[in-house]
Amino acid sequence: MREPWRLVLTRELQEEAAKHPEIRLVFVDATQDSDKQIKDIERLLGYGIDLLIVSPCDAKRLTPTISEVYQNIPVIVLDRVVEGYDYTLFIGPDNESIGKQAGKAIVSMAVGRTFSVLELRGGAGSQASAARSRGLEGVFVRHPNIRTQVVVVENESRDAAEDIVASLGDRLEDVDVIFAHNDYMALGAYRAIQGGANASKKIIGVDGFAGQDGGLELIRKGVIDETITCPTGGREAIQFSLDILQNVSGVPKQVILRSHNITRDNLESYERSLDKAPHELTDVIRVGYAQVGTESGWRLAANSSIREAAMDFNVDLTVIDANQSPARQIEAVRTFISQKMDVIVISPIIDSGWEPVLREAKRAGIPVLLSDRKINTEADDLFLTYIGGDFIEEGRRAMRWVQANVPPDKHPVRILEIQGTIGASPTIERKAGFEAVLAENGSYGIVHSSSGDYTIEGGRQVVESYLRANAWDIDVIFAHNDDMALGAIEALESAGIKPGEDVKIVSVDGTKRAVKAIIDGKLNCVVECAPFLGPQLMKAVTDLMMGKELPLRIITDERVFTRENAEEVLPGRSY
Ligand code: GYE
Repeated sequence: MREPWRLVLTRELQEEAAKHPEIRLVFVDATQDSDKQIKDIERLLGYGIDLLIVSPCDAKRLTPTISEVYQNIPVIVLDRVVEGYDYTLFIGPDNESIGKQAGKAIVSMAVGRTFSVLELRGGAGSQASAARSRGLEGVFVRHPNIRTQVVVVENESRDAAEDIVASLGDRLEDVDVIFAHNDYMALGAYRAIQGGANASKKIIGVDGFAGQDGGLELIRKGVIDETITCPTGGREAIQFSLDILQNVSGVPKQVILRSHNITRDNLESYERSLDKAPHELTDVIRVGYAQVGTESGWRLAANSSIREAAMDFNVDLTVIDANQSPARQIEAVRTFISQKMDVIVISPIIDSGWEPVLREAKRAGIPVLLSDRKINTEADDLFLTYIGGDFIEEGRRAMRWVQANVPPDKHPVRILEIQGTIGASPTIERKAGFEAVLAENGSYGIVHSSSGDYTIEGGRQVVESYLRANAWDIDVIFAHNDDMALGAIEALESAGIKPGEDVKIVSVDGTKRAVKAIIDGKLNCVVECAPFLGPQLMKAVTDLMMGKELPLRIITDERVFTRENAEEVLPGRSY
């Protein structure tokens, strides 16, 4: 409870809980002590709580305790994510993005001239501060005219920041801007330089709260020049607690909250947006969906989930199927712009080439949401929200299964990778996650990799072409989706090779056919990627049209299926 951010979080939790008489919020304060926090959690369990909300002091230290609690009751983790995925829901800001937003603000201040930055960073233990610095450095690496000197303020307090800045002496002279990792330290820096020779320096903070000494107040008073908001997630935590305890479907795994750059120019409009209550919907919402196509079982399930949810939410949905053609998909978006859709949703076939048409949508004032695939762009205002899986983690999980189940006892393990559509974000990120874990152990190697375009036929062709050029010498097949794995299985059987035995196969998605293949011993591991994004997507569309702010990312919950659980989960596989 030492920082304003914590006080605001606590107030939001209590205010939101007070709206629901069926909720009793029992509150304990770890006072920055992980050992005490672990004892606090044990005490809360002793009270018989139904759901735990925790802001971990030290995410690594608290991971085992939280993982254990998660076996018995739902857990919502706030603002600092624990390792692994043993929790029900994580809600927090994107601290790397906050650092990137600060970096971009400084680049625009520098306008190409030599520019010196004093960065007031939080303590070494602060995950948030490290991420913000990564984001900042990621921007500055492309701007050699900007030089940074870093000063660590261990307790991230206003007074410590004031003392440190005041002690810098001539190190402060050529500094053009001070970037403090929270508004509290920004105020301290201001107090250190006000009235003196350094008073003209720009100051940027983070958090952007209202109220006395809040970032918004400091901008209004001209104390600081800019702040980047860092929402606490307290309200969302209570709202999702109710959904979780009432078994509402579609609760995501992660909700990453959005941050805004606030300056004098947009301060008033930002504050008005805070006070704006969601408005009732007057007309039916018209949504244009630029879909990939019908390439896989996963896509068919995703298509039906979206159509059903549109009906449930009374959304007028128009789907254009680009049939795996990026050019046709961009044309579909142009069609929706000309039809003046309220919202455009895209599952980008590939992650590049999107800026021009998304700028057209922005000029037309049509918000864009991304579903199940991302785009690669430096701009952060071309789409509102991404809803879908964590593909890098899916890739990691696939290779973790290989490491645990295919020991390199005889020789280095030889892996054949069947990639999805080249240039698609799930392809890029599943490969990256898989290779990140693979690199940990020199006894595994990808000896052949080519694309099956996420189709059954494509998977079959990859294996057939390998067999035409090589005697079979593969230990593991990693297929970026189930359909390509099923195609590979057909090709192996035609060649007299036993899938699942002579060669282990791991894939991604979780279709009924793939889970069944596990039971039949032809497939060994399927990493889940949930296709049923319809409800979350249509809720996001509806919230948007009601004037609510959308999160930056909504990441779906995903499991891993193997022989151990395939029989149990098969009945529940609905696609
Ligand atoms: O894994 C695959 C589909 O974009 C996550 O596309 C989706 C992927 C999915 O063709 O089956």
